[in-house]
Amino acid sequence: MASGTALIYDEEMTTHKLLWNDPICDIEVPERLSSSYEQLRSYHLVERCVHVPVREGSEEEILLVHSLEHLEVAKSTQTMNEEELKRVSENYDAFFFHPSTYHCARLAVGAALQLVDAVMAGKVRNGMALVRPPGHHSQRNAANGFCLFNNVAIAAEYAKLKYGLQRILIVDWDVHHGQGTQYIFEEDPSVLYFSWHRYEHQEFWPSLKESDYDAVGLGKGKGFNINLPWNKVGMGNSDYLAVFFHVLLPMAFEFDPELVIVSSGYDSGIGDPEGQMNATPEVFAHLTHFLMQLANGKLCVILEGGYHLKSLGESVCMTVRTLLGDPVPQITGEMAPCLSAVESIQNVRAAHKPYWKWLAYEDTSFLQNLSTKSHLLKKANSNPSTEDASQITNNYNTVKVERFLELHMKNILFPVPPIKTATSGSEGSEHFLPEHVQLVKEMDETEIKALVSGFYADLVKEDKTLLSLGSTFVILDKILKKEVCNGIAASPTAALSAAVALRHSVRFGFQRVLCVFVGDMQMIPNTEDGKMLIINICEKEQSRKTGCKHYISLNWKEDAGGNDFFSAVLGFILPVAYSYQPNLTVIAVGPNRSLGISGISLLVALLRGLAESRVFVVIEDTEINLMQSVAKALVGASTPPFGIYVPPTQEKVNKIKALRDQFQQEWKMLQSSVNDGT
Ligand code: X5A
Ligand code: ZN
Repeated sequence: MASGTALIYDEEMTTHKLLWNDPICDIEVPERLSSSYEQLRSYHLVERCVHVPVREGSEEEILLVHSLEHLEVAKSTQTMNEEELKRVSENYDAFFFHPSTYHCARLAVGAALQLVDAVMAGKVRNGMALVRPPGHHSQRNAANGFCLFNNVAIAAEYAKLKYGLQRILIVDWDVHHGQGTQYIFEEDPSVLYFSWHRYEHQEFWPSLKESDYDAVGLGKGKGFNINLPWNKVGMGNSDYLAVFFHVLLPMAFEFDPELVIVSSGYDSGIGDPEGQMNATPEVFAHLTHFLMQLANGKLCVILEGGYHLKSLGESVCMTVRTLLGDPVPQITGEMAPCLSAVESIQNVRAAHKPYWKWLAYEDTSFLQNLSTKSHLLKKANSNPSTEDASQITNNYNTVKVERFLELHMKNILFPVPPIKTATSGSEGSEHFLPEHVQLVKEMDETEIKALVSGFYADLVKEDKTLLSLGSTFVILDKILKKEVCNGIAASPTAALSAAVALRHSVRFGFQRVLCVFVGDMQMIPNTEDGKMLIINICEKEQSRKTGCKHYISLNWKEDAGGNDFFSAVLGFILPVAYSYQPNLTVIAVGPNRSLGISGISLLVALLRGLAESRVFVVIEDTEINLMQSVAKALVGASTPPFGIYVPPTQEKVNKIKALRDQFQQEWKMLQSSVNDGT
């Protein structure tokens, strides 16, 4: 299994710059690259990455996407004087040529291809390329929006050609619509293109009809172009996450890409003068973490826009450290998408219903312009990612954003040393466990007795049971003391281990513990009810405790052979978990589990996005394959292949729908459609 993260950067790409006055283009500065790289250095991330050199993309490679004419025009600018350069630049919407532009653009293409090669050849698992000029506005025959050659599109065509790939996902989280990329792939079903973008009902540049949610692709490519328009500024962390849960991720898992490429613009981050959005840097850690679960972890992140230098730099660092497998920082802000975002989500789901199996039984209906028509409905930035952020962006001011970010990033701490997983197990079991996993010594009887003394006496009555809790205590202790980030314990009584873990962590000071129980679990009454949220996934209907907002019973039996659990995880469990914002996640796997190994691993991997990746897994059934898979998911290595995509049955979809209706007032990240008032 490939490991490591590639980082591609070459100072040469800072030589491309604007030589004359142009208020539209003057934000695309060389410092975007150099200061991002400096920021990576200062967080000691550069030395943790595998350095991969750039190269020039060849003419042949550029012609995979662009016309010969376009290439020749670009080439001819190398020897031009300023006046001539200015004249050619005026032929395009928002582009500037410098004598070094052609060379830099070829390096940007080459950097993207080097990254694809490193990932596809298995030299690294994933990576990021810091490039200029950017690419996603560039079209077959035209430069546009600071872009000369479409780096990401060329990378995708190259990967198809050189490695015979049949399914590539491009995620464009830049705040502008990559219309260039859309045009290149709109008839191509082998490339699924997703873009969200500031749109404001076509008011915002490039103001195209075809950037709206109803542009779903053409001909054979129908269904493989996904546009999520932002019709308000001020969108924040919860809006971005809601789109991932309710639109992008279900489609991506159904599509099952062999490679994921990110058109990684950070102008969708807070403080950016172009985007005017409110999403804070740590959201990019979450987005990256989600995409790492696809394509066996093969993820190529290629820089596009991003014009607030501090915001850009912090967001780049969040992305790279997540690629490296570090714990995912806690997301900040109230977890509820705004109305305008939910409207866009509802519309794009309705537009795509004919093309995607997972949407087949969802009720989707179009809803147009509601938020703009009604004066009663709240504005996007009345629900910002953080209160501080809203004060800043309401009265937009770059200096204030810088100050905000400085304070904010101090609160977003990554535990050092990163990624450590503890597990109990017999001597010699190391070699089936992935890297970064340490075996812990179990406590002896006297140690456990001393620890338990009275505090757990009502839960633990027999000495024999007590002994079995040895690994639970020792691993949990390491998690709480931040010696490790997460851990797995084998236990003959998972329900009891979970109950003890819960009490132990509440005693430690945690306010919110998320407990996900898989299989038949005996519910052990607890005194900490207010400080936990239980989601019980099992085959049999659990009648007890229903109606309580902190106990959710999800009857689910995974389809044999296939894997239909995605819809439950993405459409329900994750939105609830993100709404809850736990300090710790406990996952207990008991007997008669209704989920397979890959379903459980997916659950573990995705829940690693919560609680700064603090996860305690306790498994009653010590099946070695399950332990190994869960260990891999915990250290951030990739999850096992999911098998053939099996859409959920109508009955299952209805079950999720009912739960969503029941809980979406409480757990607001569940909202994927606007309440019609009935
Ligand atoms: C790559 C990128 C933005 C162009 C804006 C022109 N381009 N108004 O972010
Ligand atoms: Zn952009």
